[in-house]
Amino acid sequence: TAVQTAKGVLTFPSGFWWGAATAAYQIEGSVDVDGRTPSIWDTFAAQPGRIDNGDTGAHTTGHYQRYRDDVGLMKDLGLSAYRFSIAWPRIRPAGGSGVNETGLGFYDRLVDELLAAGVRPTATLYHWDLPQELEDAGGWTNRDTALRFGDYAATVAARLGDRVALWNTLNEPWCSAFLGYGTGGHAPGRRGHLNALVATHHLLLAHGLGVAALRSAGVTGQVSVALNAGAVRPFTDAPADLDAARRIDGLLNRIFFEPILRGTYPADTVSDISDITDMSYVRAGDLEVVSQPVDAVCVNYYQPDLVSAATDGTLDEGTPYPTAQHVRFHPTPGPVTHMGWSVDPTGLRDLLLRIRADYGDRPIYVTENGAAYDDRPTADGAIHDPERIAYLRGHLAAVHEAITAGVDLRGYFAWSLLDNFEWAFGFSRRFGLIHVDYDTLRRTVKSSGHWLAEAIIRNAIDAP
Ligand code: GBH
Repeated sequence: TAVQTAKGVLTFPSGFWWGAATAAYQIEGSVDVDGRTPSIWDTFAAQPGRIDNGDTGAHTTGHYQRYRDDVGLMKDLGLSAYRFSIAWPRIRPAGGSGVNETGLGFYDRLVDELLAAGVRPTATLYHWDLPQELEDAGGWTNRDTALRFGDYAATVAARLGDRVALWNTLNEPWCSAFLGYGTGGHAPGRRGHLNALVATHHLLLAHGLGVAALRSAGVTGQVSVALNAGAVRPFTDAPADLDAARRIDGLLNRIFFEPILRGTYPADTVSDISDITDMSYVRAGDLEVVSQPVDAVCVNYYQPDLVSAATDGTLDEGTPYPTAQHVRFHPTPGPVTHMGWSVDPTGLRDLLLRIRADYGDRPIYVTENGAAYDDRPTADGAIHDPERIAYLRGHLAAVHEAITAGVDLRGYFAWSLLDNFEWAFGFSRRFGLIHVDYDTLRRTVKSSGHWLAEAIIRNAIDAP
């Protein structure tokens, strides 16, 4: 466990994974080479008004060409793990049938390069880039997409299963379902709360079929799924606010945790959503598939949610949360990042303690945590980002606090290794430990990257 070796020094357990994370569409570019076919994000980004400044992931950081140099930077930082995602449309170009060996070859070389650099490969099978052909057949509102995902998982596992240390079937299925099919703010840009709930179930089923495929392929690494879980707090202790927090916790956290870890949907959430669905899309046997054992819980954390119930009867018709139009979201007092998100490490600590209290003593990884700031190079080309150092330090201290309290927290991945295509915000938001000049594609390690490298060498940070 963690030890406090000297006053004000927070030392991490030996073997702790110090990682950084990325996702395929956000960094790779090279979208029409080596047999890759369009994903829903290529289609979405091509539609006017969807992405800030009309940006797309067509080129982004050029990582597909520069992956060797990028692994070299990871080695320089001393990272012990790297979390990347595999682009489904590079592997199964038509979604369902036909395997593209050239696409698989890219990830094969990436994994070997990581191992040669002493960096543990952590692979996410689906970070939002659904093959467009599958969307044309209904996407995640079509149950068949989950079956196709199982086939795709089996294909990747057969090629990489002997070398990946940790697998995530999906990244943040909440975002795929609630933003992709609910609000339409993410690809494929479809709307409707019922769509979001149907997509949620099919994503859960895909996770289960993915776990089954990875197990049957005999993968040597741990198997999990990365959820954008969070601490949901009531604005006051008025009963209506407590109920708003319960409802949002159900629709953000428990609607994923409970099917996956317990094999049931949360009863209160089922009752909440009964206004719009009887959930007849859930078939007998599905929850057994969804709940097959995982080896760890993986969470991506950015900020807590602070919620109240509107007292004036106004409704938020744009909310991503079905049956929660009466719920208001409030900023937590204190600093915010360039995304406008609250900086509050206590939310991460509380989330980690809650997972242990409610779902048992399981290995946990923080598979994403980080902050956007408006980084600008100084005259000498350096990037000084003290706010990001403070963010990382504060959240690593929260992780340390959870470990000290007995949480089996195995590793932490900063989001992100590189500045990249920040979805609907395009290139207007920078999350990297490494700055990318989008004209020259030159990489420059920010002060925060140097700070993290020193923490990795010490296996410790100074307390905030
Ligand atoms: C992660 O998602 C992604 O995994 C990663 O690709 C991304 O680059 C990174 O974080 C930074 O954004 O209720 O509509 O206002 C972010 C998780 C969860 C953040 C939902 C925004 C509120 C959406 N997101 N949250 S909304």
